[in-house]
Order: sequence, then structure tokens, then C-alpha cells
Amino acid sequence: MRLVVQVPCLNEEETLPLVLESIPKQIAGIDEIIVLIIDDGSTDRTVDVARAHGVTHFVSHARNRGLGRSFHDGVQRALELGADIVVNTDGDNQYPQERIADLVQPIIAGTADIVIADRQVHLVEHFSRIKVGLQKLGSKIVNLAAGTELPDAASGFRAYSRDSLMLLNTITRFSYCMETIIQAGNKKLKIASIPIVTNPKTRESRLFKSMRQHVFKSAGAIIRAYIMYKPYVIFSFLALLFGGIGLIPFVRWGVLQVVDEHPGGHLQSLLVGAVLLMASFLSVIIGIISDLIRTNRMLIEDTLEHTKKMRFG
Ligand SMILES: Nc1nc2c(ncn2[C@@H]2O[C@H](COP(=O)(O)OP(=O)(O)O)[C@@H](O)[C@H]2O)c(=O)[nH]1
Ligand SMILES: [Mg+2]
Repeated sequence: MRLVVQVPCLNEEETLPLVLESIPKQIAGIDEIIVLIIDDGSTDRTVDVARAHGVTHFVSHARNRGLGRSFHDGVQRALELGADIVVNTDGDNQYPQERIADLVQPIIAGTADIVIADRQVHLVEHFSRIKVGLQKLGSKIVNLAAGTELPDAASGFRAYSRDSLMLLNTITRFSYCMETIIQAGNKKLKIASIPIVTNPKTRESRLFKSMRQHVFKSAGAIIRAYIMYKPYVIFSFLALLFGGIGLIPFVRWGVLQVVDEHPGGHLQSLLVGAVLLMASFLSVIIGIISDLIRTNRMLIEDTLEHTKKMRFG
């Protein structure tokens, strides 16, 4: 079995040595461990530091392309290198690389396709109460969309089997974390979770400038993934909402036509009701169209899977 440990890096010269030193040199059940650095347009000595620590495999972006793209490109290279398992960890030494052996264990044993390290956010010292609450809420929504029961959806410390990587196609630039779970859940891959304790914080997150930005971006990613896999949920909700509210002024108008001494009035109710019912009708139509597009996407993904299998053997 060949394991590729990939580390996406944007200017990580300071912490990368800690990461590289803590990646195990040997793991039971694994014949070869390859470290792959994805240099996402670093302007510091990240690449030199990695070379000095014996890294020979690199994916290089001349310009910063973001974490989502870095993950994607890393996975392609890892598959080219013949990886049976790919582990992703961060360059800021946030995650305990010593635990990689435990992370890959369920995949070696064949009991999981993807293993996600649970940071146990309530134990992380520098996480505020609000941040812990938001992380848990985010995980709940992702679980709902994916049909999974994972405690920590935003964790980037994960192991993927080769087969699961053939099936996953991430497209959002910013956050592949939640997207991979929703895709994997909908494709009925088995996702396991193991508890870990994160290392002390080495620096501020560079992915998110503020908590508000984090919440908005995550919400956007979740809604998008939801629409992609379960469009009928969103659009039937909208159709029922508009329809329900629209019926009220409509019925009111109808009743008033019967009981009023001077029928023919109350056109405002009729107008508001008609507009809302039209919105409801449109939601149904858009729901049908997005469901058709979803079927199309499934076919394309099928083809993509075959192409990947042909390309990577
Ligand atoms: N912020 C940021 N990180 C990147 C980018 N490309 C790759 N990375 C790497 O992604 C990992 C996670 O970034 P980090 O700032 O620690 O975000 P956190 O997950 O919120 O702690 C680190 O290893 C970065 O070096 C990028 O464009 N922006
Ligand atoms: Mg970090």
C-alpha cells in the first residue's frame, strides 16, 4: 500500500519543519509513505525548507490559487503517484501528524472510505464559545445534507481511499471540506471519524479574516452543495412557502367577493395573492429543471469516474 501525505502550503516556512518532522516514517500496513507539498504561490522559503527536509514531490502554483484548487491538484498528483490512500494535513502544524497511523487504519482495514479527524472543538483552548457553537451547528447542517453523523465537518485532517477520490469532484474554490462530505454522503461512501487533540495554535487562520466571513462563506458552500444534490428540498420548500402565504390574500379576496355588499373591489389582495402563487409555481418549475440538471450531472460524474480510472489505472 502506498500512502501520500499531502500538505497544502501558503507561506509556511516557519511551521513546515514541525509538520514534516512529525509525519511518521513507517506505518503498519503501509509499504511506502510519500510526502507531497502543494506550494500555492508561496513567496517565502517554503519550498527550500521542504527540500531541506527531504521532500522530493511538489505541486507548484506560480500564483496563489486557493486551498480548494490546491487540494484538487494535490489529489490528482497523488493519484498519478499511485496513492492507495491520501492523507491531507495543514502546513501550520495545527494537526497531530503522529496520528496519521490511526487515521489510515479504517481504510487499510476496509471499514471506511474516508476518515475525518474530529478536532473535538469543545476542547480547543483558543476557540470561543460562539465559535464552538457555530462549528457544531455547521456540522449538523452538513450532516443533514449528507445523511451522515460526523462530529466535525470542517476538519481538514483526513484520509481518503483511492476509490473515494475517483468518485469525488470538488468544485468550490474556497472550501472543499464540506463539499467532500456532502458528495461522499450522497454517493454512499462510508465516512468514519476518529477523535484527536489539535496542537497549540501557531498562528491566526489565514483562510478566514473574521468569524462573520467564515459563517457567510460556509453557509454559501453548504447551500450550494445542497442545491446540487437535493434541489427538490430547497425548491419544494420555496413552493410551499410562497403557495401557503399566497393563498391567504387569494382566499380573502374570494370570500369578500361573496360576502361583500359591493363585490369587485379588494384588487390588492388579488394582486398580492396572484404574484405569490406565481412565485410558487415558478419554484416548482425551477425545482424540476434543477432536478433534471442533477440527473445530468450524475451522468457526467459517472463518465468522469471512468476517465479517472483510465488515466490513473
Ligand atoms: N489561507 C490560505 N491557506 C492556503 C491557501 N492555499 C493553501 N493553503 C494552506 O491551507 C492550510 C489551511 O490554512 P489556515 O490558514 O491554517 O486555515 P485554517 O484551516 O482556518 O486554520 C494551510 O496549510 C495553508 O498553508 C490559500 O490560498 N490561503
Ligand atoms: Mg490552521
